[in-house]
Amino acid sequence: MGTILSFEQTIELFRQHHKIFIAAHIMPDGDCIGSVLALMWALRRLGKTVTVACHDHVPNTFNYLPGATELKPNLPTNEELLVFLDGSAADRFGAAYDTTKFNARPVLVIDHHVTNENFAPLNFIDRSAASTAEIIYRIIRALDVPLDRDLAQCLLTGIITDTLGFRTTNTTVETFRIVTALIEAGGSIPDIIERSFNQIPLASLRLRGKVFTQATLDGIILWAEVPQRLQRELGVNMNGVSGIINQLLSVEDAKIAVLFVEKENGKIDVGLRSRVGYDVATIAARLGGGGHKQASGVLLDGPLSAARERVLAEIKKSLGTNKPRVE
Ligand SMILES: [Mn+2]
Repeated sequence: MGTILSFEQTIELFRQHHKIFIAAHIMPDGDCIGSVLALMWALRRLGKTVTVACHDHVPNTFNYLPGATELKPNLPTNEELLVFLDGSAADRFGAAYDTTKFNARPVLVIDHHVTNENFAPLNFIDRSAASTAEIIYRIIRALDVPLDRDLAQCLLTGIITDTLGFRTTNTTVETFRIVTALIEAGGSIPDIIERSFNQIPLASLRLRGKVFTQATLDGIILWAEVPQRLQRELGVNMNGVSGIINQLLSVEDAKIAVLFVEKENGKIDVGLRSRVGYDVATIAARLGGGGHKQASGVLLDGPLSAARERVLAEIKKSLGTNKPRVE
């Protein structure tokens, strides 16, 4: 476990260093992409040299954000400070997080996941924040960078996508205070909701049809699978799969929803969602993953049937032994 920094110490790191590397996590979402880009633009406005990285495919959905094309599998070179955003474990950052290349440089992780155990050398983790973007907003303000429309759109994208449009239980009054400031700076909620939630390829709609037809309710657990075969047949890539998990929990008797997505390399991407009172972060952590109480995930070895048995057994064990956690 590394050092826990105060907010002031975190700000000081950004003040002191001029060449900065910032990485997003793998299977990047709106929060890590928006946070990395907002921090990049803010630091550049202070005259700093910033390199950004993402060691995975960036969904086309987020191409509208300024600087999104800079998110490539870059590795740290001569930067003085390495920053990793929105990931609760080292393996979330792929090859960008290589301890053998740190060379005594400060390495900082900024995150909001409850399962983050301060794994980095330096950590600023606010587990009460609804998104990493909210933390980045506070950092940008503390660095006295004026907000503009680009910064606002990046940060609003992070907040809106991670709160599923202000619907998660960790959405607070503070979230709305920040959102108000971002709208005043030119950010647009309808624009981001339209781009992030309301635009899927036709093939993805058809895939959903097939996946939902096969969905199974086992007690209070609703699970479904997306085999590679189906993705190939319908011509859907990982872009077309994102978002499906969030729809599963709309079934009235389901308290926990699980989606098993078979990746090209045979690994199984397991997404977990739960209603308030049921904690899937603990279940994901026991399987080697992490996340939030109501939304978490883990990457498991295939085949699909093995991953499914493992996950369903773990959920049932947790429901049987410890009664569902009430917040
Ligand atoms: Mn996040």
